[in-house]
Order: sequence, then structure tokens, then C-alpha cells
Amino acid sequence: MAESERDLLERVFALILEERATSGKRASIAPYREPSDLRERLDIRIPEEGLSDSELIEAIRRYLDGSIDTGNPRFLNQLFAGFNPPAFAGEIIAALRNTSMYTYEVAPAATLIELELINKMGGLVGYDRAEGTFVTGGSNANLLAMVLARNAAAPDVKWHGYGDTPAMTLFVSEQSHYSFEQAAHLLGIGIANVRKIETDGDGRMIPDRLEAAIVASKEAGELPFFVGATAGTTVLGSFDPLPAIADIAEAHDLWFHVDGSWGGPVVLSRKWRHLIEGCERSNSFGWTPHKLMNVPLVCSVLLIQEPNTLRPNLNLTEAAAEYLFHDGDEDNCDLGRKSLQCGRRVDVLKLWFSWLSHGDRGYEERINRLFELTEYVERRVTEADDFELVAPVQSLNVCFRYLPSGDGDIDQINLDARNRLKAEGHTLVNYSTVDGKVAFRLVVANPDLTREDLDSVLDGIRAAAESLQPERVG
Ligand code: ABU
Repeated sequence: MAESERDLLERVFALILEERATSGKRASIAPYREPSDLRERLDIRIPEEGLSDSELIEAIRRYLDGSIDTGNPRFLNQLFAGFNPPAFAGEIIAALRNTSMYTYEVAPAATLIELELINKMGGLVGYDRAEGTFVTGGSNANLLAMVLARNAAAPDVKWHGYGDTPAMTLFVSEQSHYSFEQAAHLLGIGIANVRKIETDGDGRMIPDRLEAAIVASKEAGELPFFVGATAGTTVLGSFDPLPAIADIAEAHDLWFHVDGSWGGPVVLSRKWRHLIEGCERSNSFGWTPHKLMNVPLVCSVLLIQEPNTLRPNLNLTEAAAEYLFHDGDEDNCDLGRKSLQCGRRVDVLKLWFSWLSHGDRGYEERINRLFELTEYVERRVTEADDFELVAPVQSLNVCFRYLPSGDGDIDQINLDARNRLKAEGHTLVNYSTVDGKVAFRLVVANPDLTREDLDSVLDGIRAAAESLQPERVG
């Protein structure tokens, strides 16, 4: 190794260690900066002549300064958070070998690890002989599941297009992820053919409404083909009633997919697995370890109950891409034949290292602890006079709002408080509108969170909101 390479790598690793040593202790997770301001600070332009290593290190520092520290315990904005050392090692080691998942010959170890973890995850879902593939995220898992479902219902479409196939309809809850509509658009099914099924007060799909919508679609001469249930909705964290939905999907011979992108890992907890009961009856299941399993983005999987489904659906012909896939591959080890991607990162490695390090029990304890912390937030919100839940807590999302003591636009005060905390870089907690009310959506995903961190977040929200009430100023 050249001296200059060693020197640069040592400086980069020193910077990473310095960054990790101070994360969590910093008062700010990164103050919000307008794009024009940040663009200037970053100095993004590519120079004519390359930078020195010292200048490169300065560029890395500028990037870190301009990025949110999602490992900080006051980042509760998304369905991911925290820092995972073994998984981080996996990210680096994957880049060290820098290969692609398409063929066994260039990714031998990674291929076997991926096959093993797919098998394990499928087993946890309750599939006997699952297959699956790593995808670019939960949206991509939903898209791929819809491709498989469409081809099962209308096999000719793969080769000849829709022709005179009746309008194909799919059914998801009104709380489901927007990617189902996006996939309907991309697949030429049409956004209007996504039927949004009403949810109950807990944000769960109402099975009777699903049944009625399927019947109505059939009566209209359409071709229902897919039911997408959600295990962990983005805003409320709700789990659709899978057994009842499975009954309906089976009765109408529809593909039953579970979007477990957020809530899927509860299968690892004996205490919380009941939330996802019935998942073993699904045809496919999306599971995104970069969320609840705290693996760095991107790490996401689509599992399929029926083995040997992906290859006939995704491979064009056995002769296609002969330049890449050279042999017969009787062992099904060239995973590129079973993927929507050609080049594909070794996303399994960070999951493998993390899971090796935690074991099943470690992940179970982690998930149980996150639920306990969520119960703590729920209790603090319900016991406070100036906070209220806007929906019952379903899993790890707490949707609540601040109630001002005087007059004032409650929605605006909550929104302004959120944006003030964002501007200061104190806390980042997302918001949404629930039953017409602007509410904080606090997500408990960071495994290093403590009750004190959560107190600090709630106190910060209260202080920001109080400071926005005119009658309390001065
Ligand atoms: N599937 C991405 C969800 C993003 C979020 O709600 O944080």
C-alpha cells in the first residue's frame, strides 16, 4: 500500500472516531440551513485540478457539518435512527471488496450469505422454503411484489403487454405507503386502479370494506389481483389485521402481500410477534432492516413464500444477458437472474455482521426495549395537561400535539414549534396531519435512546411551543 493511501485512510478513520466520540454529546444535531447558505459552505464545485488529501479531509468535515447526525438521540424524525458499529463495519467491508451481487463468480461469499439470510428471514415470517432478494427499499419491495402478482394473474402481460386485459385492481389501506400508487403507475396498471380501503380508529384496514371493494371491482368487470396489507404504517405504526385479510385474499384468489418494511422485525420478539400474526399466509413480505434493525441505509428485502418464483418472472430468457450469466447455474447461485437490478451492492453484509453481533436474542431485547420506551413516551404525553395523543399508540410511533393554554391556532403553534426545533438543530421530530390535526410523529427507533433523551425531546417541544404563545411572552 502506498504511503499516501495509508495516510489518507488513517486520517479518515481518525475523523470517523472523532465524530462518533462526540455524537450524542453535541447540543445540536445540525442546525437547519437554507440551500443557498449550505451550498456556499459546502463548496461543492469540482475543481480543474484535484484536491490535496488535507483539502479532501476538509471537504469531508464540511459534508459532516452540513448533514444531520441521525445517530444523535434527538433525531426521531424517520423510521430509522441510531448508529450500529458492526453494521457500519459491514458497510465499509462491502466497499473494501467492492463487488456486485449478480454472479456467484464475482460475489461468492456474499451470495451464500444472502441466500442464508433470506432463508432465515423467510423462516421467521413462517415460510417453509422462502426465496427472496435484497431490494433498494420498501417501495421497491412493494413494486416487485406487484410485478409477481400481476404476472400470476395475467401471465401474458410479461410478453405482450396488457392488450385487452381488463383493468387490474389492487387493494391497500388508506394508511398504506404511497409506493403502491407509484408502482401502479410504473407498471401501467394506473393509479386510479389502486383502491384505498378505509381504516378504523387504530389505523387498521377494515376487512369488510376490503371484501366489499373486491366484490364491487369484480362486478364492474375489472380484474382484482393484489391485496397489500401493512405491518407498521408510516404515520400511526398500525398493523393491519392479517388473518382476516388473508381469508379474503384466499377467498378471491388474490396475491396477498405484507408491507412489513417498518414493523416486519417484530417477528423477532416473542412478546410482540402477535402484531403480525397471519403473515405466514402471505405470498410475499417486505422487510427493511435499515429501519427497525438499525442497519445503515440501504438494506431491504422482499421475501416470497413460493420458491422459484423470482427467476421465471424477472429473467427474460435463459439466453438473455449471456455475456454476464455464463453457465447453467443449476444451483441458482447467480442472484442477478432474480433481481430487478443488474449491478447490486452487497447490502446483506451489514445485516449479517449486525445479526451475528446481536444474535436473535439481542434483537429481541432491542425491540422489546423500544416498545417499553414508546410506552414511556405515551405515558408522559397522556399524563401531561399540555400534550394530547391524536391517535392511540399502535407500536413505535407516537402521534401527539401540544395544547396551548390560551387562544391560538393549535396547528400553527405545533408546526412552528417543530420548525423552531429544526432550525435550532435541537431536535428533529417529523409531523403529519392526523384526523385533521397537525401532530408530531415521534418514532422510537434508535436503540441507544434513554428515558432522559425522550424527556429532553418532550421538554424541548414544550419549551418551543410555549415560547410561541404571545400571552406567555414577557
Ligand atoms: N418508507 C419510508 C418512510 C419514511 C418515514 O416515514 O420516515
